[in-house]
Amino acid sequence: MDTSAAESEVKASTQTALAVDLRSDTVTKPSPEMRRAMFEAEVGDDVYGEDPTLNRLEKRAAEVFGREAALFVPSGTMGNQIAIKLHTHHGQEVICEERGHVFNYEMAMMAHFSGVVPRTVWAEDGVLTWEHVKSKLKTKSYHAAKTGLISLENTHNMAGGTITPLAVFDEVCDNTHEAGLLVHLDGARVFNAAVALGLPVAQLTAKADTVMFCLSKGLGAPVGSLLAGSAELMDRGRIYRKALGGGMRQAGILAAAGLIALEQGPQKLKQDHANARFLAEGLAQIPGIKIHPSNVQTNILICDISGTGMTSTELSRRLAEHGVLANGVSPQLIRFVTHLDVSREQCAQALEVIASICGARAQRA
Ligand code: TLP
Repeated sequence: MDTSAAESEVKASTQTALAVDLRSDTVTKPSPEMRRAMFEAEVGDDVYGEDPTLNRLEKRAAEVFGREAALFVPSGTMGNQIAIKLHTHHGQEVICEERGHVFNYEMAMMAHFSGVVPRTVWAEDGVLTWEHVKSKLKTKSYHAAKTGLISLENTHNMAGGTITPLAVFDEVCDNTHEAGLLVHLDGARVFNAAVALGLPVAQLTAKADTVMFCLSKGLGAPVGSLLAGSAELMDRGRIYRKALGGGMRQAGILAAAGLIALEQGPQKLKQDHANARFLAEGLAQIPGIKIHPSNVQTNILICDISGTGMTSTELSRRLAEHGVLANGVSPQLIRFVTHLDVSREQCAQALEVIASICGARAQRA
């Protein structure tokens, strides 16, 4: 989230009587079953490739995504940045959507680590089409940097959890490949997209050269993401993972929870999507809040609160005082994210709190 948004980030620890945490799906806590599996996990040293539970997770992730191999990484950020490093050379550009995570929320690592710069394109709904990509694509030139990679995001977080349809995605991949370039998918929440579309993740992501997905968001694991792709790329990726400090030794403890997240997490996402839609329908009734419920496709919703007379910093602070946590994206925009640790009843409670704060403010104005 940008500077203004960072100001409006609220901390759970500062709140009394915390009821509903809608800041992100990253806040989910491991289930009792995960904790038990972590306790009992068989482990070894993964830097030697000897952790049986971690090896099982990587093998299973590769299977689920229909790939030769997968690489466990501590965070989505590390997975994305390893992919960018694998696919690019210093001095190149990476085409991504203007609000893309790889550009905005990964600490400028594409420049720092890979020596590349983002070439951004704005797409209203966050969905990059081939038309968008084509307009920014640059082949060899003696005047301008060459495109090294196309990086897509599905679902698109800061566009409000939007889905890239399969045909749009495939068209970008096919044309990019024809141009002699590669595609990375930031699929932090690709299971949300797959569940909403009713497609297997393997089909939805098949044409990308690498896919990163997170276990630690809606799927509910405490830590971890995976990068999936060819055996050769994952083998080289292992080297970058170690260089970045991501060689985690007895990481089977984490992989044990990750396996449960991978097998059982996707089935729970439908409920998160229904809760997000419910929340959006309620928000749309509150004077001063602008949101089109039919645009809410998955578990993220971003609404314009400028009509309330409050900035997102002020609103999120006031919500937090009443036990509802949500972060600003900009002074006018606030994001709510549903996940397995918020129920329908809690969404209804959150709506009551938001309505009463906005109503009280409207009366004072
Ligand atoms: N997103 C976080 C914040 O960083 C904004 C959140 O709360 O949504 N790709 C996408 C699309 C993401 O949304 C995120 C995290 C990541 C990558 C990075 O994952 P982590 O946090 O594991 O590094």
